[in-house]
Amino acid sequence: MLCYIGVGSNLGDSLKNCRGAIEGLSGIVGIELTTVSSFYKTEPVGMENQNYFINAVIEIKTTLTAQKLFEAMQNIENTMGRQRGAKGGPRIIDLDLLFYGQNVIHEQNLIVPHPEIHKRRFVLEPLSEIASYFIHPSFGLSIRGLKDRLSDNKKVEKIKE
Ligand code: PH2
Ligand code: MG
Ligand code: MG
Repeated sequence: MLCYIGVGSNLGDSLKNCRGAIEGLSGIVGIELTTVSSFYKTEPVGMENQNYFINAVIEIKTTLTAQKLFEAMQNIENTMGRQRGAKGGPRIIDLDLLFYGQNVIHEQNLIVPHPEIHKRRFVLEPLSEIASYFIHPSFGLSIRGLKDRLSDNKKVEKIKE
């Protein structure tokens, strides 16, 4: 299954945290890391009184079910010391399952596509870099199309490395 995962951090060495989480995912049996977007420095959305984030998006191929993949992602977050605080608040690492192929999943612990994708520039900028033609299964629009319709004007700036 072709999947996209959002990676974010705004606590500690955020760039290192994002890279560490990506490396952790790539080491899991049943997950093949195929593409990593650029890293972006992004203005916080939602709770605004917090540090800027580092965000990126990765593409993987996996033989895991959505639930097993989600479990693996949560294990990495927990191993890296993620504390479950206020919703949308500061975090060492956040891994969000954006798309699991073209599947639409509504389970009590997991909603895919991630319900906020179409509202967030910090997701759509890195995603359109690596998957601009990918179709959002619920809207029938490409990532590029969603990005063009975006009203979120929070700052999203590619990091020079
Ligand atoms: N994640 C949130 C809330 N707000 N803002 C930015 N810029 N980047 C994020 O990853 C982010 C956020 C909840 O997961
Ligand atoms: Mg998130
Ligand atoms: Mg999350």
